[in-house]
Formats: sequence, C-alpha cells, structure tokens
Amino acid sequence: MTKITETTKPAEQGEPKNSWLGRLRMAIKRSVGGIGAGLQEILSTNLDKITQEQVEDMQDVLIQSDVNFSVAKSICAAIKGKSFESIDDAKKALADKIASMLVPYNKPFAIEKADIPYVIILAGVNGSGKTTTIAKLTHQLITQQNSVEWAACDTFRAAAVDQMQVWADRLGVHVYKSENDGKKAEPAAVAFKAVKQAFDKKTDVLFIDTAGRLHNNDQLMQELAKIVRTIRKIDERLPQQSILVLDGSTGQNANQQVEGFKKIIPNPNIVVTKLDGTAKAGFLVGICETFSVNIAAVGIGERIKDLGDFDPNAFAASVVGLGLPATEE
Ligand SMILES: Nc1nc2c(ncn2[C@@H]2O[C@H](COP(=O)(O)OP(=O)(O)O)[C@@H](O)[C@H]2O)c(=O)[nH]1
Ligand SMILES: [Mg+2]
Repeated sequence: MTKITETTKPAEQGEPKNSWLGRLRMAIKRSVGGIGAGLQEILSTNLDKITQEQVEDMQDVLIQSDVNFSVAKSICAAIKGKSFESIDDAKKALADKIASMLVPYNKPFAIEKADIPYVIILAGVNGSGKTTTIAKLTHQLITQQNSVEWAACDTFRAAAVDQMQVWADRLGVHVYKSENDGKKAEPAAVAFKAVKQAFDKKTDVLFIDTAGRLHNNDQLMQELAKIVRTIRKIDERLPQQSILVLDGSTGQNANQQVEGFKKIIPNPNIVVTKLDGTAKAGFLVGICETFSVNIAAVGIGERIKDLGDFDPNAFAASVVGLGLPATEE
C-alpha cells in the first residue's frame, strides 16, 4: 500500500460573487455536496492499483447521491487497477470521466431566426419550473431584441394562467389564452390559435406553456402529443425546440421522466431547475449520455436572472469534491 499524504487542494479560482458563473458554481457545490467526502474516505485507504472493493464502495457513494447505477459503474471502472500519486489525482481522473459524459451535451439555449416564428414547447412534471423558465428565457430573448409571445396551454388550473399573466405583465409579453374563461379549454386548441396568430404577426418566438403531468400518465401524455400534432398542421417544422424541465431535486426519477417525455415531445433539450436548493442533482451526471439529450440551461433561483448556461467542468469537479477549474472568461 502506498502511504498517502493529502495534497492541498488547488486554489479555487474565485469568480465575482454576483456573476452568473460565480453564483452557478456556488449552487453546483451545494447540489452535489457530500459525494466528495465519501470518495475521499475510500481513496484515502489506498492509491496503489485501485481495488475492486474500492470501486464498489465508490459506486455505492455515487448511487446514494442519485447517480444512476450503470453510470456510477462506468465512472468508477475508469480508475480500477490504476495507481495515483495523490487523492486529488484520483479524483481528477474521476472528474475527467464525468466531464467527458457531460461536455458533449452542453448546448446553451439558442434560437434560430427564420421566416416563421420559432416555437418552443415546454413540458415536465408539476412544479418543475416550466412557467418560471419561460419567463427567464423570455427575459433573455427580449434583451436580444426578439419579439416574444406566450401560449397559456396549462388550462388545467385557472391559477396557472393567472401566474403566467403576472410574469407577462412584468415582461410586457402578450399571452394567448382560452376565451372561455372559467371553463376548461382544450390545450391543443389554445396552442393552435396562438401559433396561427403568431404566424400572422410574424412574432419571433412563441413559447407554449403546458400543464404539469407525470410521464406515466398516458391520458395526459396523449394530450401533450395532441398539442404537437395540432400545431404541425400549421407547419410541419413545429415546434423548432422542445424543452423538458427537470427539477434538480428529483433525484433518479429524472431518468424515467426523460424516457417518458422523449417519446412524446421531439428531441427535447433539458433545463434543470432548482440547482440552488438541493443535494440530489447527482442524476445529472449520466442522464445526457444515457438519453442523448442536451442541457440547454440550469436554474439557480426564483428570480428572472437566475437561469443561464450550465458548466459541466465545474459540476464534474464538485461531484468529486475538487477545487473548481479555472474558467476561460
Ligand atoms: N429555488 C428555485 N426555485 C425555482 C426555480 N425555478 C422555479 N422555481 C420555483 O418553483 C416553483 C414552481 O415553478 P413553476 O414555474 O410554477 O413550475 P411549473 O408548475 O412547472 O410551471 C415556483 O415557486 C418557482 O418560483 C429555481 O431554479 N430555483
Ligand atoms: Mg406552470
């Protein structure tokens, strides 16, 4: 056995506290807190040819932190039988493996301007942050001089439309709603009308908000499929983007959500919300690679500016409890 001396952690590259990156990195640290300590303990027993027993123990730590089983296995297998000079070197090898699973899927939110409105549909379970995410993305798009409108297709709860309207008033955005106030409207009908009018008005971007639904509720998933089918009658290129909003505190159930929603909405990108308030974001490590979905943005709070690009290298470093990597900014 090699004698192990704990190395000093690389100095953390400080980001200004109020910058997006600074705030994101603080949130990320919290969201995967605890995994690093577990790995530290296991690695501190031996660094000379990492043993099968250590591999299995590390797998358990990752699984307990909401990393999917097969993903945890492949991460830990990456260092089996290898020898390291220091615990941080071993952690670095693990972080590199994790980053390699995330970096290719980090595709910051963007739209493409064309001769027709760019239609974005958002879906996800109840309370995941769909409506808030629409408001946050709209704020970014308006800042970039795009005209933006919303279709309030969460017709399930009257309060949902009101909540949307509050955000819309703040942002100065027009909301297409059902005309039969008080009575339940068909979401696909609201979407159809909104898309038609957005085409007439040559709106740059139209967001379609939808009701929260569980991925295994067949009836509600069919309702979502109907929205997509219906707007495609206007133009078969629609929607140009689908976003699945995942609550960062969901844990491993996020895997089932991606699997279920992927069957209904075309090529969804994911937005992960609430990274600020959870220690259960380990699921993120492998979800993109497993389902070939890109991360478009992450949310770290309830305010309009609390959404932005993901940082896979900082996430990977935080998972294993390393100091955060320097940025190119
Ligand atoms: N802390 C935190 N709260 C968020 C975030 N995104 C959304 N929320 C809150 O989560 C709750 C549900 O959000 P909402 O957008 O209504 O979810 P929806 O049901 O999917 O439309 C609201 O109280 C939001 O303010 C986030 O990134 N961080
Ligand atoms: Mg909502």
